[in-house]
Amino acid sequence: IFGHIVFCFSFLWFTGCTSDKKEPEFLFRTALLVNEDHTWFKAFAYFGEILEERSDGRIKVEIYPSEQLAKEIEAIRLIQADVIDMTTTGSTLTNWFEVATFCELPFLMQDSTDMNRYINGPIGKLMEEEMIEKSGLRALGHFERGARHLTSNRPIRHPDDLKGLIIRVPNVPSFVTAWSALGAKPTPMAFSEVFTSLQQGTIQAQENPFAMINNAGFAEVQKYVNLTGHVISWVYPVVGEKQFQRLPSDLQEIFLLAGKDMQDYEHRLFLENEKSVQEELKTKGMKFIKVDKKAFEEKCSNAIYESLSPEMQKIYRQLKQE
Ligand code: CS2
Repeated sequence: IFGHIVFCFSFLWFTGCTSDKKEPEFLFRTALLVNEDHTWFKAFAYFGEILEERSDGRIKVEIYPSEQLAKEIEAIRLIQADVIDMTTTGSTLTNWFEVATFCELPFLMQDSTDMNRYINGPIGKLMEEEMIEKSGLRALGHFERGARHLTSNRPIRHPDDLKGLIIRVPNVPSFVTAWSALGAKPTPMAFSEVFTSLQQGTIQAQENPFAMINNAGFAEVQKYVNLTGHVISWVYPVVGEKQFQRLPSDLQEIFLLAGKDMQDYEHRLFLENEKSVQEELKTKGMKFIKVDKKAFEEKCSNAIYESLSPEMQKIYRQLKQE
């Protein structure tokens, strides 16, 4: 048996050395919060494929799902420290610059028409500029998301039903403001900790789009999807600006174009998934609950507005008027 092992090793060594596969010149390590089944993971895998091909093997993308490599906030810091290179993020960036709040502010946008208007308008432009300047990240496009809904183990139809409910929220200031105003007890927590915390009962509820609820297997630990639809949002696939600037200009061009192609690819997968995801959640035993959306909006809108700086309040008013 020993001889066999030695043979295998020398075989591996031999094939390894004679393989003419080039070592990549540029390696981009990507930390994702979702697992391999989510459209963001699939989109980054596609991005890696087309980049490797179009750069003739000079660029390689490595993806680490399920926050294995880093949780969202850590991922941002590690990219800034030039330890890793890419991730997905959005309103969490409010911790670096305030205007990021508008890509995921509760009860701001109504639908994807509003969303696209923001992304492509002055506010989207400002966001991308601030992102480079204040957080050292470059947006490669955007991923549209479905509306966020509240999941729980008791039905929630009205804000009055929320009393004392411990709900996990991402590390996003406006989410804490909104859920506190609604009467719940919001607890900021990294995404990868949510499943176990729900299972162990340290939190009782969480909120996310259908795709994410399904992807993370929350049906196993949550009975109800309360159709709050309180947030319409998007996230950005991002790369560290330093890391991007290290690429020669021909590769920069390839990189940015591949980013746009990744966005289109993800969008197709997103639309496809949206068609079946609600049925999937029902099959897994989740019950869908209609809620008094107006009551939710009315109870927290003022608190959200008041929590913004005067400058952001001005933008908020403009966006609402458009
Ligand atoms: C996710 C995040 O953690 C979560 O629940 O849905 O993508 C969240 O929206 C963000 O933290 C955005 O930056």
